[in-house]
Amino acid sequence: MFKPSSTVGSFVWVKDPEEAWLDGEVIEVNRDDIKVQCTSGKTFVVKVSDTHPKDTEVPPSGVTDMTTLAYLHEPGVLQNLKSRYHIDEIYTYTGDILIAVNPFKQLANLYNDHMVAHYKGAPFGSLMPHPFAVADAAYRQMINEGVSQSILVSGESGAGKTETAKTLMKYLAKMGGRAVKDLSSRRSVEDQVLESNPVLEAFGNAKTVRNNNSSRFGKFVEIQFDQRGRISGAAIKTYLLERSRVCQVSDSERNYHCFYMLCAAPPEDIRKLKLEDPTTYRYLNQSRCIKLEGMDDSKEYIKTREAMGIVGISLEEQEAIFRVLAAILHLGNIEFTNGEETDSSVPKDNKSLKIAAELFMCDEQALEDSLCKRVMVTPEETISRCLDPESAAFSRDALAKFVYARLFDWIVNKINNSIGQDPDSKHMIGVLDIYGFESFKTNSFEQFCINLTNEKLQHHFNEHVLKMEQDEYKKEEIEWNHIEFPDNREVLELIEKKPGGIIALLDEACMFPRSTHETFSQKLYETLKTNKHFSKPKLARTDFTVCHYAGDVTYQTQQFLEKNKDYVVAEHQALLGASRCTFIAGLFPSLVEDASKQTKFSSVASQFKQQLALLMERLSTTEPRYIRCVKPNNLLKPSIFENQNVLQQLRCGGMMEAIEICRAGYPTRKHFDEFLDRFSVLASSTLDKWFDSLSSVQSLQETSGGSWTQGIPDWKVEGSPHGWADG
Ligand code: AD9
Ligand code: MG
Repeated sequence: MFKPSSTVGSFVWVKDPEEAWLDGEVIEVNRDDIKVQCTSGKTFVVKVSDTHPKDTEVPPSGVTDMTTLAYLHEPGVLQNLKSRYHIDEIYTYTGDILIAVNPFKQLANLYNDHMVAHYKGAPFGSLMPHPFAVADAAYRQMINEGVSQSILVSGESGAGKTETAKTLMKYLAKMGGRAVKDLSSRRSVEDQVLESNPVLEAFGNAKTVRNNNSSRFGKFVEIQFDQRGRISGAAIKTYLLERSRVCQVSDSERNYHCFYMLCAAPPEDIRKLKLEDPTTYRYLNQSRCIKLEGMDDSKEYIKTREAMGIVGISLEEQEAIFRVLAAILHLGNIEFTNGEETDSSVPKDNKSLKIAAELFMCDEQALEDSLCKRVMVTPEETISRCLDPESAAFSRDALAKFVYARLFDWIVNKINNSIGQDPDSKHMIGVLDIYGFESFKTNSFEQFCINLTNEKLQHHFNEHVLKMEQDEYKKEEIEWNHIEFPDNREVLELIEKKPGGIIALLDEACMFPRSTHETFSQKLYETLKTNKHFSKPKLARTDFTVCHYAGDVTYQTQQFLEKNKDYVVAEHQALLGASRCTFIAGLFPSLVEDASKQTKFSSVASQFKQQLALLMERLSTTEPRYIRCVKPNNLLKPSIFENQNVLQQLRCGGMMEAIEICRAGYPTRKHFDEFLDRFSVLASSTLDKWFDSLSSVQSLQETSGGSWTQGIPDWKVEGSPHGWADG
């Protein structure tokens, strides 16, 4: 048995500034103070109230479900994850929630077909924790109860969300795939769903300081199933690709993977596209990082082309896509100098301009004009205005971003069209893999949107796991001690409120022609100065800090206005819409509105906010399941488990509260009717005389004494006279 912490010989956890918590033995007791000899060698004299008792009965390999820990406190939870991590048990349950600690190394045989077969149909919790088990539970519930499911994978950048999402998709593809491969199996729906991953990663992932394969877009994949549980269609929805990366790369990061793959293409492609070494291109050489350890760009090129074929992108289309990428690289090398007229510009030399025009299959002069001039349409006349070299360079980058964004959207659309949606499908399983919380040295508009997404997801988690569960107990009048949790509603309000929230103020600034980032920041300071989640850093003139659920992030507003304006430059649209290449022209269908409307401002942040609202609405129609990914260290290396770092992630994700609620609460709940449907067969003779389902359930429990649920791990009957049967 456990001894209380205030006796000599008992084992406790004490706080340590470096390691967060250290374990040790009490060697002396003086009233409230105790002296602890830690296993690390350190000795502490601390107050008893500042220690936690140590559970000495936890096996060295930890427990598979944290809700079974004898003591529920931070050091216990941390120690459990850590000891499991060190023996490569990277997954742990907290009730239904799966915690995944990134191993940063390949674990043999963990995701192979044998494991798929192993988890197939196994009751949740009966085998070692695994994403396959979560996917299986979702699949079974969808089949048995006809409820659509969603699996929400969250965690900070580099925590393993994308890898986990792929693991889930692999399992679902196996479950819902055809049993016998036919001749067209290379193009089966499940293959296409899986092969969409490498394609989207090539075009939407890049190396950042946080993750060598960071997703720069969010993704919600809905896998649709037919009546027999076979995959019958899929829909991939993507969210806000980071456009600025196409022309602006911080040192030690990289542009999108596809550019480096292209530069490592076979010689005949290189020759055709007039490519040189990647360091030649301004869009790539702003960072010294060109090669990525462990990634062979030439092999990736071949693999990506193959995957593109599987998802239905034809060879001609693939060639056109890579031609557009090459054109973007050449475009980036066009530099401008002063032209003859004041405030005008001309390209420094015509080499890159010529090649870019050739690859875009458009007129060279038209390309130059679209970069160096702007057409102003007034009610009276149309005037052509020259741009100075700086504005021309800005226009060039805008064109590059515009083309890339259209290309990415085209690829997503193409994949969706070739996989096809099943209009008859009643049920689906959605897998959400969206960019993780980001806090860099400098944080711009992209980080602001990414962090808003994470606030929304955290809110969803709070509502479902922490709030709704407790509300349900209250409603059902079940004895329950309310567990407090940090609610992030106020932060969401600070960002989203209309009028007066940050996005609304940003939109206002964008619509007002004379606004600058300075006037925008001033307006923020004035409007939000009393908001406790908002602050102005002491020495900053235009920065602002938001107190996010996962920590404070200071944003630099310099490019907020520009990045929030989603307008299409009419000249760019017209130029590429007239390309002799039908693929390129098809990316830029002519706008129906008149020219003056084409440059009208539409807000990226507001569109994104709306997209997120739709996503939340979609999720609310499903049964959610959560996987929380944890990044054990910032070095991206195996076998390093940084206590403080992990604790921080558990704390801000509300995991401690979730563990507490899951432990105190009931593992599953069923409506009386569902309960009877499933279990009445066990005592059918005694049920006839009862009229309503509540009485029937009570009778069933009395007759059976609950013993019949033994051996069914996810069913425990506690007996409740309430609206649902506690299972
Ligand atoms: V971001 O928000 O997109 O920047 P993610 O998606 O959370 O991030 P990702 O899944 O890309 O992180 O994982 C980062 C890296 O960790 C991967 O490239 C792998 O090298 C490594 N990783 C993650 N999970 C596993 C795993 N289960 N097994 C092996 C893993 N390696
Ligand atoms: Mg990712």
